[in-house]
Amino acid sequence: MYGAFEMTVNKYLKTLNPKQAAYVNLDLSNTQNGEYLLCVFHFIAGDGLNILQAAAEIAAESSTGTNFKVTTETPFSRAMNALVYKVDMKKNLVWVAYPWRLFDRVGNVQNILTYIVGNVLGMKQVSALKLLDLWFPPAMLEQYDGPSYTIDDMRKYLNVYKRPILGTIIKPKMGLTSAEYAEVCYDFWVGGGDFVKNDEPQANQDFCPYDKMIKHVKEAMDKAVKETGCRKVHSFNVSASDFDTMITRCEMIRNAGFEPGSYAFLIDGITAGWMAVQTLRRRYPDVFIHFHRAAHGAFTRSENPFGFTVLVLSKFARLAGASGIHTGTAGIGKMQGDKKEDITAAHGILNLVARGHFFSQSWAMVPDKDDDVLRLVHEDVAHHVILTDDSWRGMKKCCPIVSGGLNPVLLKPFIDAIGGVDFITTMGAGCHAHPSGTKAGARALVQACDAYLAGIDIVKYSKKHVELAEAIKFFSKKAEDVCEHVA
Ligand code: CAP
Ligand code: MG
Ligand code: MG
Repeated sequence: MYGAFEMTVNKYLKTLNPKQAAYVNLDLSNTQNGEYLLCVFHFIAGDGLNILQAAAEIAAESSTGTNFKVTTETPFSRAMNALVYKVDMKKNLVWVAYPWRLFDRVGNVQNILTYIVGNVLGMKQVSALKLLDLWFPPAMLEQYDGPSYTIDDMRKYLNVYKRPILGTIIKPKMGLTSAEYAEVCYDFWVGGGDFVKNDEPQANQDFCPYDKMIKHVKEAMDKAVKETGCRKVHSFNVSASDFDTMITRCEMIRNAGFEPGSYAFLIDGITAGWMAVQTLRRRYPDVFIHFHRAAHGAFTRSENPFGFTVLVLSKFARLAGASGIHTGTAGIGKMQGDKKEDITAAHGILNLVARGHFFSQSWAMVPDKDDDVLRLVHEDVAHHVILTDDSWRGMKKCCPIVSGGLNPVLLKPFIDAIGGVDFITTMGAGCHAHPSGTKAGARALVQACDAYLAGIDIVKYSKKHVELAEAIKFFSKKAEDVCEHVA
């Protein structure tokens, strides 16, 4: 039976006009029967409406309706109505079920977002509308690519296991010539780092022409690989003004002599758009697709009443086929971020089954009723074949890429917060602000990681590792002290 709050909501049923009533079904049962994409919003009504009237208006506009009931409706079009199926008056939460046949077939993330966080974010019927979590039915997962080349493939290429992949972003963020840029890459790689990325605005600036940047990075990588005997990876920002230019940049990289696995394609997924993300995934299934989320704050910051959460963004990145996406530093780095939010997002995209804020999402296509397979999975009778062979059974993992404001001193606190090492970390200032320069910054990062793996406190470990000792001294100071030093 209904609780106190649901009863109040039921009281509102009779306030609905015929159009609104067609988008509400508080008796909808078995919502996870595979027909619906399920969404839950933080929701505050506006324009003088009660929460059920406003929720019905949002469900209408984000599925088949508009502000009036139209004469052109058909019985089938009504079957495609999104349905408000649950409301929590106390927590201001509204659950909406979207018949997933509404969405463009063969997997189109841009199309889904245009519905569920499209016009509705601008409607006056709400004064707060934030998509907190969502649940994809198995049959819908079948329609979406999901990641192809994953962090597991990158680990195999780098021969790096059981620790984070240690990366950097070249700083200054902009202004180095292509040769200077490559020098910094070289210093980081010979200092022991695995992975270098372009910063998110890197493109074809006149002082660092794209073709020359590729050429110099290749030379730097070859030199560093030869000197260290270790493979390296560079993530090139291929975001561009148009798809043709993006593809041209990808092809320039692929024709520059890099061996497969040694390069990734970085895409500014919010500003370049979901079509760019999915184009890269579909064109280059053999490349790590690196989703940078610059501008996500407009949708995800906790103080913003409109938008969606980091978890929602990350789930869509996995659906679209990103190999990795920045998921934040759980409040440990420089960016505004909620610890629980960032960690839930990181877990939500790494695991086959993960608990979100409201939904437990299984990314496997193993039907619950398939007892044989489930027995194999649970008993691991197949000796990991099932758990690793995602090709047939589930959507591959998308890895957290952890960046903003981290430095070697913060590596262990972050690992402890996220509860694992299956991520790529990219530290910019955390490496290049090191008093002894980039090479030392890389060494400090490697030493901080070695200390973690050895279970030794970094201060103790730094007694015999000078670069780490310098990093601890420098990065443990308060920010203003650091700025004085740098000035
Ligand atoms: C980090 C960074 C990253 C942001 C991304 C920057 O530099 O390169 O793009 O941190 O944030 O441009 O600020 P630092 P997030 O390492 O010097 O901070 O990973 O949260 O999306
Ligand atoms: Mg419209
Ligand atoms: Mg950056």
